[in-house]
Parts: sequence; structure tokens; C-alpha cells
Amino acid sequence: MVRSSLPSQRHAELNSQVSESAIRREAHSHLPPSCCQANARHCAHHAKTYSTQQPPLQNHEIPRSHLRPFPTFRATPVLLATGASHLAAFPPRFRALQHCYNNKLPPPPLWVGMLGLVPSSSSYLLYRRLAAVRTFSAAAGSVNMAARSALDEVTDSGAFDRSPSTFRNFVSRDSSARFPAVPGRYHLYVSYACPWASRCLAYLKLKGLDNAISFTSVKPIFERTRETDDHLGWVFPATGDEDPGADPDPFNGVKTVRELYEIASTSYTGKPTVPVLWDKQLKTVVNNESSEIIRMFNSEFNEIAENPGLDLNPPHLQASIDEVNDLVYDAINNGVYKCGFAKKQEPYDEAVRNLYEALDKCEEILSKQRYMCGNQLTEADIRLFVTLIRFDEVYAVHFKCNKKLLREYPNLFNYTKDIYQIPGISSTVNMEHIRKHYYGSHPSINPYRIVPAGPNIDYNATHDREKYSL
Ligand SMILES: N[C@@H](CCC(=O)N[C@@H](CS)C(=O)NCC(=O)O)C(=O)O
Repeated sequence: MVRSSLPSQRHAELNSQVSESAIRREAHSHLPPSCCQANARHCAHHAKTYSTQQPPLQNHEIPRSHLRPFPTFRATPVLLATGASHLAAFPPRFRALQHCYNNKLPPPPLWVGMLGLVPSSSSYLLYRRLAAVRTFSAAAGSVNMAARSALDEVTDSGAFDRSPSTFRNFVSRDSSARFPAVPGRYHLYVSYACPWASRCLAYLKLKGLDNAISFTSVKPIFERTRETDDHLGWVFPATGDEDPGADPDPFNGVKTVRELYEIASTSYTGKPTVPVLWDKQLKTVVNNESSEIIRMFNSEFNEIAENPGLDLNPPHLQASIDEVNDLVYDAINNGVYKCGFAKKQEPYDEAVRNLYEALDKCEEILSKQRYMCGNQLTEADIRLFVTLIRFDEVYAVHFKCNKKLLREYPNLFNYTKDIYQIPGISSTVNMEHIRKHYYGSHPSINPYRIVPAGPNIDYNATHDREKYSL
């Protein structure tokens, strides 16, 4: 539904400056990925992506009265032309206009001055037209609109609402597939700070795929990704010495993850996130959804994996893994972000309540068995681990998850040490990057970027988890 209605709504709204080919490109960007046909649950996610990333313009109506109080003079073609040239010359200023438009606010002062020079009804139309042209041009790749970041994903009620990932292709063991599982063809872009990327790294290590699939980590702290707007995001260092662990992009020579997405899709205006599974041959993003990347790593690369016998998603535990994942993703993995990015008390309270209820449940499960789905390590454990390992060092302070520390949960704490000590896993945990990233990348949460001193936990310390496997 979204697929067919969006482009035509835009078409009707926009002025003749927008070319037919740009409209076709935008229409193409709304085509649902092929996995939609295969997975109804993802379909619902995609529908949300397309409707939230590129909302139909009629959702952004502002009351005309917002523009009435301004003084009105006769509009001239020159003024309109000046408005259009400001649009090109001052993108950050224009963003402010578009932000106001999207949030049903009066336009910022510079634009008030300009719009005030035209009659109020023309002002209103001009305001809508400029915002619409800007939105559309960015979607069509002709203007560098600021990319979004997680801090922008907060609803009117103040709750954090993560947008779904957009590249959802699959690598297949079938050699005739578009993305066949062959050694040396794929590259994984990660941040050591990111829990979602770290779970992919954990799989590379556990499955013995790190010789077949290379990887690069970005620098830990977000930086400006473009001079012409104020987006903050992942960047590569100029050399390998800047931030040990982070390296320059070895294949595309780009400075930012944002540029990788723009190579893959000229119409990409979403969040430039990691992980990114990159196809070096087709120069595109195969997939940027870690829950799918780990499933591919588990099952599709076995012919080239050093540890093909390890199945972290065995069929007999599938239902139990999915059940644990449902609990852990919403309340814990994403739950800590909901606590940290909430902008109002109620959504924070709700997120904290759900987080601790889920942690209590996990503690209870782990008081009876070594891992979340029995006495065998599964995907569910890797997914839980990446959040637990960051909990006391970062989330307890930075995201206000301080009702109880991980160290106060004996089973969860020992379980975290147990997984950390599995060969290969500790190399995926770079606490320096983790601490630098969170405390240094969210100015609205920690404006002075001060990194707290503690607690520097030793996850190599002894634990008691073997008792369940005896
Ligand atoms: N659903 C994605 C989420 C990835 C994600 O949100 N990554 C964060 C880092 S932890 C990111 O890259 N954020 C960029 C930003 O907020 O601008 C996945 O699991 O792969």
C-alpha cells in the first residue's frame, strides 16, 4: 500500500522543478525489499520504515494562523527566486525551516522575515512548498539532507522509537544467488562500541569466519559527517594510530559510514548505522540488520567456516530461542536505549520497569541452567551478552539504568563472565571504545563528554557456571 501511494502523493504535492527521473528514483526507493514476500513480520516493519522515513506530506499540516501575524507585502518573482537560492546556499538554515514545518512550529526568524514579505496565503504556500521541495530533493539524492541519528527517533510522547533497518538482502550458500557465500567477497563494517555490531563480530569469531569475511571498526566517538549539515555519526580515522582498534576504510576510501550508504543508495536518508555487511564486488550494502546478519553467518557460510559444526540456532531450540529473543530484544537490548533516550518521565519509567522485570526473569532462568535456552550456548545468549557486558560500565550511568547493577545479580553477572571467557569473545569487547562512544557521542545526555571513572570490572575473573554442565 505504501509502495503505490507514496510517490503519487508526493507527485501531486511538488512543483514542476522536480524532474520525472527524480520521482522515479524516489518511487524505487520505496519498493519493499525481496524478503518482504518471505516474512510477514518484516513486512510490518518495512511498512513502518517507509511510512516513518518518508511520511506523506499531508501529515505535516500546520495551521495557517501561524503565519498570519507577520507583516505582509506584495510578493515578487525576485523574492521567490531569492528564497530558492537561500534553499541551496544555506542548507543548515533550511533544515531549521523544515524542522519547524515537520513539527508544526512557526518558521525560524530568518524565514519569518522572508515569508513575511509576501501575502499571508502566499507565505503559507511558499513555506509548505520549500519544505516539500527540500524533503523530496533529499530523498532523490540531489541535496545533502542531514542524515538522521538515534537521538532523532523520539516520538511526541517522549519515547525512543527505533526505526527498522532498510537493507535486508540475504547471502546464500547457493552459488547462483545474487549474494553467494564466497570467501573474500564481503566486509563487515562495525563499531566496537555498538552492541548490535558486536554480536556480528562474536559470530565471526565463534564460527571461524574472520579469515573469510574481513572487518573494520570505525572510531568510537561520533563526529560531524558533512560540512554542510550538522549530522553526527560514525567516521573512519585517517590512520590506524588515531584510535587503536579503528582503521581507515580499506575498500571505498570513504571517511564516514554515511558515505557508504550513499554509495549503496543515492536516495538513502535514513540512519547510517553499523553493522553494515558490504559486498565488495557489487559495492553495496547487503544487509544492515544484525539479527539477520548473525543468522546468515550461522547457516550460510558453513562451507568456508573454520567451525561449521557450531549451530547457534539449532532447530530443536528454535522456539525457545525466539521466545527469549522477544523478551530480551524489547525490554533489555533496546530497553536500555529506551531508558537512555526517553525525553519524558513516563516513557522512562515504563522502560525501566520493563527492563528490570526482564532482567529478573533472566536471573531466574539462569539460576537453573547455564544458558538462556538450556545448557547449550545459543544465539539468545550472544544477543543478551552484548547488552550485559555494557551494563555496569555504561548503561547504569549514561542511560540511567541504575535501579540495580549487573553485579547485584549473581547469576547474570557470572553468566556474563562465562560468555566473555569463551575463546574469541573477549576480542570483540573493546571497553575503551564502548566507554568513549556512549559518554562522548550524545551531547544532549552528556554535554561535557566526561567519562566516569569506574567500575572497570574484570570479566576474566572466576565464575561458577560450570556447575550446570556437570
Ligand atoms: N537494528 C540495527 C540497529 C543498529 C544500530 O542502531 N546501530 C547504532 C550503533 S549501536 C548506530 O549505528 N547508530 C547510528 C546513529 O544513531 O546515528 C541492527 O541491529 O543492526
